[in-house]
Amino acid sequence: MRILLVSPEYADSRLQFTKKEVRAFWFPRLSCVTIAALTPPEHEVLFIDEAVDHIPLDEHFDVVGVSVMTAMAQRAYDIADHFRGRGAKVVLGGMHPTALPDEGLAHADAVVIGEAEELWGPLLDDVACGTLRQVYKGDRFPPMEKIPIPQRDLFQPGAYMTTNCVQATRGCPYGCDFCTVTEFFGGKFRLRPIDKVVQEVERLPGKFVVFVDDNITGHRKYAKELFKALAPLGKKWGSQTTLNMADDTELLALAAGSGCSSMFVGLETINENNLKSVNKYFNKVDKYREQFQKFHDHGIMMNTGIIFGFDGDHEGVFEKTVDFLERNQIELAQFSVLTPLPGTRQLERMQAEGRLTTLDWRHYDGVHCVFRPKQMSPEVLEAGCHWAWQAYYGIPSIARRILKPGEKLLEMAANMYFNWAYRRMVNRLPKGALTPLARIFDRLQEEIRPTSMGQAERVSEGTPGLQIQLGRDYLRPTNRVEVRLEGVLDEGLAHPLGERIDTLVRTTGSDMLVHFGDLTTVTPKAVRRLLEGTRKAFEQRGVRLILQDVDAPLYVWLSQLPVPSYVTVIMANSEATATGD
Ligand code: B12
Ligand code: SF4
Repeated sequence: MRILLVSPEYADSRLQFTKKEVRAFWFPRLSCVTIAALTPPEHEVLFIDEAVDHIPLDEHFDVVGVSVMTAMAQRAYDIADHFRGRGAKVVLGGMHPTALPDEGLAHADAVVIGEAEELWGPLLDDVACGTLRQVYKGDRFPPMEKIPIPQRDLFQPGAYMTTNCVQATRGCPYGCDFCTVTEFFGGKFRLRPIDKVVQEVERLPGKFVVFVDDNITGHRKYAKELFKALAPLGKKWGSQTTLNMADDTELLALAAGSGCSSMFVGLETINENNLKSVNKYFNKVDKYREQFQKFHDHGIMMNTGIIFGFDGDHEGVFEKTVDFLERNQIELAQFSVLTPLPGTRQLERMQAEGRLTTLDWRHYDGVHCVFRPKQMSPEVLEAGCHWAWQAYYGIPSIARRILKPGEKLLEMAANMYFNWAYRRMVNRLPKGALTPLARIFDRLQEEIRPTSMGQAERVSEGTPGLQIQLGRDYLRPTNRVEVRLEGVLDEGLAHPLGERIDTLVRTTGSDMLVHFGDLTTVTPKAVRRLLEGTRKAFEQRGVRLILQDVDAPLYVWLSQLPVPSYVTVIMANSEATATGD
């Protein structure tokens, strides 16, 4: 039979790299060349990666297999419809049809669910006998010994930075809510026999190898043995790992000793609450710096994956994250908009909360926002993510990150090369932007410390101050800024607080909800000063001030005052609400 295997292009041109870029710094997936290697030799196989080649749409094929990632799904369906119209049997496989087989079956004759090692051969036999079924699903994960050596000769020569891609492990027990890997490849690290991996690497031309594993150090004992076995080959390699690799110095040293020169690490966020909310509990923000340093001390370049749009992310997240990565001189970073992919808990949750705004898979690419974020609008999230890319690959940032004391010239040149490659890609994104609030969000949240101004005694270090936490809730119909106060609110602290609220009102033009519930002390004089200091801004912008969880004595005191009409006071643990007149 004549078989065509296709890796479709991304429908959205922002993510579709140019051929030049693929040649300069990209590498292909192993999906189709693995399927090719599983194909009995009597069949003729043509493989097209649309990133670098065109599909011969007018040719006849008996079977067309398409490898589908979510963002490519629409393109994959168009290809499937085309070849079905020409009489080919069309089979879809990969992450997306595995999660949504029925959707795939509307465009294909068959869907392969999960890994194909034990399914592709029988499927081809069924095509030949005219007994093709709609769904092929194994009753186990295929043993790792069954992973064939991919048929790399099918990659277009010279089209990629390298085609030396190898896979040593599959599966991951961590099950982060936004990731498809655990559901697809299983919740255990599955390990290919080390001698098979080494034999495969040994035969590869050139010096550089990419391990396309999701977490090559997930099983530490295996990883250490693998690195020991790789060391004598004298290759350089890169892969993906988790940050906690840095906690095992022996592992780091063995990796570096076996030629590891770069690692992609899913940092995701620099907010601990975000990590907990998506079950990525093993990343610890307070350890990041030390862990980065250890990678760098071992000469391993880092590429960190960042996701924006978690519920804990407000408008200030973009600048803060870029600044943090820059200060740590992280060589490369990739910024994505949170994307609830089919087959993940993230998608289930967003669906249950009614927060998805589209099911157009073309936008499930990490560039578009496909849900309603909690603390900003979808537009602000997209523009902020673009801003992060553009700021990070702007010349000042590149310079700040690559000029490291003691760095070898060769490493600096490699670092520069990849930064430049990303810079070219980033230039295609729409112009990013930060909101006026984004730039001041963090400053407005700094603790207000009591000062000794006008007082005889000095204020001691331990004197309680006023903590402020800002938040927005775009999931409610009213778009207001929430100001949570903690600690002490006295007359002295009310003045700087008033200035900040004034700034917030003027920059956002939104209602303010000020929570008093977590204050240990609040004086009537402080509240009066706050109201006086902010009056002009509220009146000019025509927005409301809501004082929430005010204690009973303060509530009674406030009820006796001529409170301005834009103010609403809500008493703690009660239905009582007073609105100014
Ligand atoms: C290498 C890799 C890349 C490379 C290459 C991408 C490319 N050129 O397409 C790079 C680093 C560039 C990359 C980028 C991205 N990637 Co990527 N990537 C991978 C990775 C780590 C390995 C892929 C691979 O070779 N696997 C080995 C092969 C053998 O496994 P497989 O593809 O699953 O194939 C098996 C089965 O699925 C099945 N099968 C697959 N296709 C077919 C087809 C047929 C006909 C049949 C029968 C069976 C079948 O059989 C195969 C053998 O068992 C995977 C994770 C993973 N573990 O697979 C993520 C992964 C594929 N990437 C993912 C994503 C989201 C992206 C990005 C969109 C991320 C982003 N926001 O920027 C970008 C896309 C950029 C782009 N334009 O390509 C997701 C896909 C999720 C989804 N539902 O679509 C994955 C699964 C990672 C994850 N954590 O969720 N990626
Ligand atoms: S993000 Fe990484 S650690 Fe988390 S489940 Fe996916 S592969 Fe595993």
